[in-house]
Amino acid sequence: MMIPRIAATDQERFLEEFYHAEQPVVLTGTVQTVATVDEVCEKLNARIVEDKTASQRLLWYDVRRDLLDQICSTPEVVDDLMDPEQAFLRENCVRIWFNPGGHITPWHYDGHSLHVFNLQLKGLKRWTIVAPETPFACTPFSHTVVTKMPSLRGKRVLEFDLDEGDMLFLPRYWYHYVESHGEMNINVNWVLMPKVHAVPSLTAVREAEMMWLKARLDPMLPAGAKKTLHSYAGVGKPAVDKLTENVTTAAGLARLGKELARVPLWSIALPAHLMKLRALLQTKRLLRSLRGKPASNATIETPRVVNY
Ligand SMILES: O=C(O)CCC(=O)C(=O)O
Ligand SMILES: [Fe+2]
Repeated sequence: MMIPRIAATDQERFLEEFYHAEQPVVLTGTVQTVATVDEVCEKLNARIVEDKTASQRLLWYDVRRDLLDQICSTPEVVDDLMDPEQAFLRENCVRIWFNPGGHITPWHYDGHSLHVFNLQLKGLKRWTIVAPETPFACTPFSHTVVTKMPSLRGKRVLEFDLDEGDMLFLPRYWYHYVESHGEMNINVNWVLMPKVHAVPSLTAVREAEMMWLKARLDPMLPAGAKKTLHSYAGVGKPAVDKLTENVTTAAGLARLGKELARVPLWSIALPAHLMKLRALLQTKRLLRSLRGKPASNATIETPRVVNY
């Protein structure tokens, strides 16, 4: 199915038909940078390296909004929504992705109940997304889809390209798989968790029940899960309380059973996890080679074959 595309200036329509309804859309004509890929890479990298608060996540950097100053301004529609009255916000609410052509971000949905505004700054990416009401099986307590190339039969699917200047609104809990095309890709995300309950879906229910359970098991949680709980959507407890306020004890406990029942899926999840690992190692190599250098001096590996 085609994804709707509307002008970023059509804010009223965006809010009514897409943002509040939690439906994806591509906003066109958001930000134009006349700079070349090299120039943008060089500037962003220099700033990331200098900024002590920037942190490298698995596949991207988390940075503060002002790191983008003079490179690309926050689109007005995003700026209005990044309001602490309306949304839970993290300090480093911008994610920056650098990916060479051939890179694949495997099937997953984003944690922390995040809405993502994804601006393609340079290059082109091909997205496939699936609605949270037609979910994929994920490995227990995770957001990673069990199989590498799951069947799309019976799913509500949208496939589309994001070109320079296009901004995707990807609502929370939508599954996505993303291929990078061309020499080098740079995309920027603004992320937030709205302070209202999600549009009902099986994935939204799963996330709320999983977090309800994790909140109750807090003292016993492994370090990684504890960290996610305490920093959920950038604020921890208030966000988890909001997310889980309608979860009943019976549903929360039943979730434990449902996730444990998925444990055998680990036996078929290896290729998907290897794919994730491969993307991760490739990104690490690229980021290392970019660190503090202009992109033109960096050794960007551009694997042509897209088979992990
Ligand atoms: O750009 C990509 O390759 C992946 C993006 C993504 O997973 C996200 O924005 O949540
Ligand atoms: Fe994602």
